[in-house]
Amino acid sequence: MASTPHVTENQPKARAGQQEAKEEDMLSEEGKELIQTLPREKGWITSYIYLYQGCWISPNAIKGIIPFQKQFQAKDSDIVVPSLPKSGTTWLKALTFAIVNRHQYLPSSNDHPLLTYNPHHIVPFFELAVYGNSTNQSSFTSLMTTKRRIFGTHLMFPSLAKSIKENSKCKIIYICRNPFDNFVSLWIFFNKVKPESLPKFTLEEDFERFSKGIISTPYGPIWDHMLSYWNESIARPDKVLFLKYEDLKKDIDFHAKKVAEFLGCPFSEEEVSGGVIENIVKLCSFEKMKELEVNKSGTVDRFNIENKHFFRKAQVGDWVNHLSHSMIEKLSKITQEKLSGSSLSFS
Ligand code: PPS
Repeated sequence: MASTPHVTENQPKARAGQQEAKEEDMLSEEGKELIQTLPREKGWITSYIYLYQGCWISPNAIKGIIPFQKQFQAKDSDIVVPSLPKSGTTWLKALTFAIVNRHQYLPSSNDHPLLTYNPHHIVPFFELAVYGNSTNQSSFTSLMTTKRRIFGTHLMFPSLAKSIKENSKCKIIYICRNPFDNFVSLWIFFNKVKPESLPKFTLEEDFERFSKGIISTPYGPIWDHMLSYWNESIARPDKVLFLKYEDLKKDIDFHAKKVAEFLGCPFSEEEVSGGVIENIVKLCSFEKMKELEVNKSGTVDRFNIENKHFFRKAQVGDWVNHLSHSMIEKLSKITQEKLSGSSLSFS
């Protein structure tokens, strides 16, 4: 007779311990030593996140950050698209790739890479796919045969490799989103992809963590993250372009043009009249991308997250359906305080 597993009260704890050990095991010796010295808090999809260089980071990202900061040599032609998670990363990656490579890959063609690859595959994250725990590098390296390399990252500006910040003329396009929608999108996403061995937090519990700058979202506190790029975009507007998700939703054609100009590849009059911008916008649209087979059934090697989870509602203001009056008041107040004196604001 098959024996029934003996369930004890300690089993969830034991599973959580195994998960933690698994996450730490993937670190190099240097990484293991480093995390012993860092403040830590319970993570959203990893057992813990660690405060490293002012940013809350998961162990697999820490694994990638160390070699990224030491080894990455930026070229003048490189493009980096940093963002906070759930702020429009997937969209910006697709748009940037489609704009920059529009002569090599016609946006209207039936074999455009964005029709068969998720944007995270085509534009890899430094700290995760390029230097982190990648299992399928070959698929995106084959796509890096384009003239300009494009990389994503969720790191704050000070944590970028020196060659990006100082030693090269590479361009940075940052995207952020209003903290209300950002939080709701994060909460729903992480609850879908959270490993079963980790405890679930209620919306209220997670909101408290998010609101306390110190126990914030992965890669947060979000206000510090935004300000790190905002300040740089003001000091060096030719180096850093600062975008907001809401502005792109309002007028995507204008922003596609802005991105092309910033990257030194403006659309010609013939391209504008020939509908190239419209084709790019359509190719990268939420409606188009969500329905692609690769985005309905594929997986990107970040914690084996299914691509379908990167596409939910894509609406501005969905937070009204999730946050209570007191949460809205609290987050408004914190955001105002954190951004005060910066001229960065969200309507
Ligand atoms: S991640 O995990 O950091 O890459 O997520 P990210 O792409 O930053 O954010 C996911 C939210 O963006 C919406 N989304 C889009 N909006 C507009 N256009 C396109 N093409 C697009 N693709 C994804 C996605 O639905 C998430 O927002 P919510 O509010 O959860 O729907």
